[in-house]
Amino acid sequence: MNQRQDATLDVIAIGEPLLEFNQRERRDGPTLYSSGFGGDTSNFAVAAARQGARVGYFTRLGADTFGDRFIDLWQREGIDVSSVARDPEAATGIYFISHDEAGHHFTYFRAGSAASRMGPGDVPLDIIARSRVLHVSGISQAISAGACDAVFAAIEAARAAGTMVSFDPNIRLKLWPAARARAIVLETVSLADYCLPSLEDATTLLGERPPEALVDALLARGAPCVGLKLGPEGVLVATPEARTAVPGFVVDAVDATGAGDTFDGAFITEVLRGTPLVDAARYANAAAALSTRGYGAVDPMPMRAEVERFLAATGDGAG
Ligand code: KDG
Repeated sequence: MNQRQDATLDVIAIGEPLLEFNQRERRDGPTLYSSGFGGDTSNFAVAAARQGARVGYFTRLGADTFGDRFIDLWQREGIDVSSVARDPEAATGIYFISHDEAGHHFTYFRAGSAASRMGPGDVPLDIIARSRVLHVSGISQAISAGACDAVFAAIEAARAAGTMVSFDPNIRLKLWPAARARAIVLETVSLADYCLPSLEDATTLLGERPPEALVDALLARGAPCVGLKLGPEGVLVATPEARTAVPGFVVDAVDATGAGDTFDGAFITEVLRGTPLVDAARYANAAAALSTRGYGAVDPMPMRAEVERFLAATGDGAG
């Protein structure tokens, strides 16, 4: 886990952004949806930028209004979009979020999207080589064979350049069959420096086991640092030498969409600032908790000052 001194970006993320339509009210009349921004790796990029990281994002967008809205978002957030490609022949993907007693659910309209048409030849090798961390996800790999190849090409370039790899499996079984997801994701775990699965992801990959056993199995695959996200319970952070359960924070949550991505972006930013892993996880738990207090993936993501105020007000213990 070397830390490059010659980098011009802290993180480059690669994947698919999706315009988001979030169910806001259920009443007798028509269901209302508010529009926002989603897509796990774009969420990661915004979360990291809001914590002060120098961030770049690579994807393909449609040459459409929704694509323009993403460029505006990333530019507002100070994210480098110089390598983003526009595709005149395919659309920017969208998704709907609905809410019920069991939580939030996604409905996708992304088949054939511009991002799904990316391939290994599109990967911005120079930007990866100039970044300290490359962040990719299982969703980036699930959307098409070309995108999956692009992710592996990006990882290969990162490893050759000494750029660390951060990986969130983010397994979405609506996008690919479980057997393929397991094969690809487990292979990627062995190439990652930071592996940041949810408990649900890890269970899909490795079967029902206690969190400690899941973490052991992921470390055994070769990932030097695992952060197993346990939702409101917090995170189990592990290296081959040590493991610590870092408790989460209780807040009035209304929508957990993007909380895991917020954790990832905040955690990697803290690690790059030189914060010890357990403290980085505590900071990221706070950022993730705060991101659940509003609707949508991106809107409620906190800025660094808000996370620091929250941590100062909470004191040492989680609560
Ligand atoms: O992690 C939140 C994402 O899942 C959401 O923003 C939509 O990227 C998305 C996806 O593919 O599910």
